[in-house]
Amino acid sequence: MFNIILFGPPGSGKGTQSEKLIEKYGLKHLSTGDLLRSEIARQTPLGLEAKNLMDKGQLVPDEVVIGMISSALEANPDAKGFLFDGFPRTTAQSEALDKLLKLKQTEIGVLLAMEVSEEELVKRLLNRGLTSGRSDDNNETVIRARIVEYKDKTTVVANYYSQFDKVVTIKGEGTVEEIFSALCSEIEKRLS
Ligand code: B4P
Repeated sequence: MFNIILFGPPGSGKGTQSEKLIEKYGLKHLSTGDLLRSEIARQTPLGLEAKNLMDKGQLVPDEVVIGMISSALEANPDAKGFLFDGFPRTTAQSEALDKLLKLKQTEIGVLLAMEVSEEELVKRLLNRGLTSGRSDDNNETVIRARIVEYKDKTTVVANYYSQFDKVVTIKGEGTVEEIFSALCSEIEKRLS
């Protein structure tokens, strides 16, 4: 089993690259953003709570996302590996993920961190907001709040995995194909 964390600020291209990576490597895609948006669309109690926080650019509580990931891991016992997109976003989520993977006798193979400048992130997300219908994409104040939340709470996740020598940084600016090729070359190094 080979498990990957795709890491980076909001708008760095995690969702975009995940689609290509899961197709190439046959991994199961687990995006906490997508799981939360599905709860919102179904108007579940969890979705209503999450929407309130996401609309302000804030993170959803750890226990909620950890519970969702735990259920998704259990629901996919035959996966040949997982691609975690947008998870973990805090140290508590990282520690919980390590424990869950240990129960499955596996671990994270690599954390691929995509770096993109703040102005480019804002530009991409405002642009996506024109068509996505996502309420967290169409307001620059909320977008900047998401970036602050990332700096305050999420950058520590890369520090957590660097103590196990699992972090690789990738330039997240350029064409989608250029970035995909850089990600694949790092994955291949670790698969061989
Ligand atoms: P997410 O759904 O994870 O989304 P994201 O960070 O906004 O976007 P991503 O990086 O996937 O960007 P994309 O590829 O789409 O999170 C949303 C919210 O959910 C969070 O703010 C939080 O509230 C909550 N949440 C999720 N997970 C959580 C967790 N674990 N704990 C707590 N809360 C959680 O790319 C963005 C745009 O850029 C697209 O329009 C794309 O077309 C464009 N783009 C991509 N690559 C490009 C390139 N190379 N050049 C130009 N444009 C590019």
